[in-house]
Amino acid sequence: KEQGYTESQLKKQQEILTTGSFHGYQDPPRTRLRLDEDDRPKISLWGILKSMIGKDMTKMTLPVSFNECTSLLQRVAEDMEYTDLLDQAALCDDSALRMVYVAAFAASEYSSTINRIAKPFNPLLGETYEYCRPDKGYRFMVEQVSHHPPVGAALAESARWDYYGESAVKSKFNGRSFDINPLGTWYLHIRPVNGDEEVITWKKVTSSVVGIITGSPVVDNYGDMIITNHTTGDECKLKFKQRGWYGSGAYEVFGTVTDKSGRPQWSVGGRWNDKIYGRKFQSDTESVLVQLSKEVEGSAADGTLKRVNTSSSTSKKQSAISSAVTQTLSGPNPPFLVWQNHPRPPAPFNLTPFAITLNAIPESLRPWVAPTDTRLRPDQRAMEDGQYDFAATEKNRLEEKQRARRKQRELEGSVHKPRWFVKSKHPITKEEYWRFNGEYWRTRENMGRKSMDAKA
Ligand code: CLR
Repeated sequence: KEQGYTESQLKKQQEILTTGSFHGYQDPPRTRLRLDEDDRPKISLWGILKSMIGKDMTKMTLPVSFNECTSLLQRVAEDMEYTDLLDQAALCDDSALRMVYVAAFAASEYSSTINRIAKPFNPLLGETYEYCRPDKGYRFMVEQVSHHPPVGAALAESARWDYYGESAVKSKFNGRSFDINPLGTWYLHIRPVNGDEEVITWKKVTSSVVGIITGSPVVDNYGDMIITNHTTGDECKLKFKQRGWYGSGAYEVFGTVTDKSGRPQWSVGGRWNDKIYGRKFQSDTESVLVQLSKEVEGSAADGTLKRVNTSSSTSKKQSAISSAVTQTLSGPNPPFLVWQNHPRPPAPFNLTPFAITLNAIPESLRPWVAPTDTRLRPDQRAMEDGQYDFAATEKNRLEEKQRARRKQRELEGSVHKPRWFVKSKHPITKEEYWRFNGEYWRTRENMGRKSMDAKA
């Protein structure tokens, strides 16, 4: 776009374009489902879960009305909603400031979990899902590489960055809360304007459904995330606060970016359901940044911050924070807005506008999409159209077929081999990871051309 690309950025962009990745994506993303509102029967979560204490999600059979019309593969694609932050990170020439944008990206991934108390469809073994955004310059694909335990391997690429990792979770209903612990490491390669490619990693924090017994379930995301830049030695310790009694501390996130010698450089913080701010490090910024995300309207673009609602609270602590905020705003290192959540208009299954775009299959895309793509699953399509009974029978049929294939493999003594990823040892972290075999986009291009020719 406006900014010039570096050589390595151009090389990646050429690769994305010459393999035809954007073929079929000429239509603008979908803005609504066929349904205006989902009318799933409202059944008490506790009523159904109370007999499943100690179980993990894969061992729970739940009525389809507890599902939403997305799959776990598409939930991984939801990480792509705020990739603008990664583009911005690549444009910073201070590697520690880059980490502020990366931290905001890692936290932004949680904004979509709000009000989504529903089970995504479990992908079938070998199922794939691709999602491209020519307007944003990225391509994404994910494959279900294991069924027991469920594991998805994903890779997103764009001129300025690549993002990849393994989506695998350990889940358990312990009677009070339903906890989901992600296991895999996520990798980000950034190609900054002023230097060589950098490798950054982090692990996702715990997601947890709380308030099940009281009948007002909410999703909380909490824990410590350590984001490491293996190339420069910068690090960000990011703490997601656990929701306390009466929702105190809910959504709050705060972290400090340190350089390779451990000196703090930047603060980053706010709330993952709303806004995240950055600021040149000085001691005692947590309360300020979190408070800002609650009461200030600002824009990073023109560097101005406007305070909209000076605290009306009377408590001493509150007014102390309030005056700290006032001082900060007029001080030498004013905070700047890094990320802001997109609006969430009412939608079926409480999907975000971004999530609504995921399962669309316009005519232009049909010839290009792989036969294994989630978009072709009839059960999910039926769910999206509000045909819940049909969704349930189709889901059973597909899962029966999957079980039969598994039996067949057992009889033959063969094992399933993922089509697009290979298990390898990572050169930087030395951990096992799923390496993309590089074949998906070319194969897609060849198959797509064939089916276009057949139509002509
Ligand atoms: C969180 C971000 C991770 C990928 C991921 C995997 C599993 C998802 C989880 C995310 C969000 C919460 C989630 C979970 C599976 C089930 C759970 C959707 C997206 C829901 C809230 C559980 C609902 C309770 C049922 C019993 C109805 O990168």
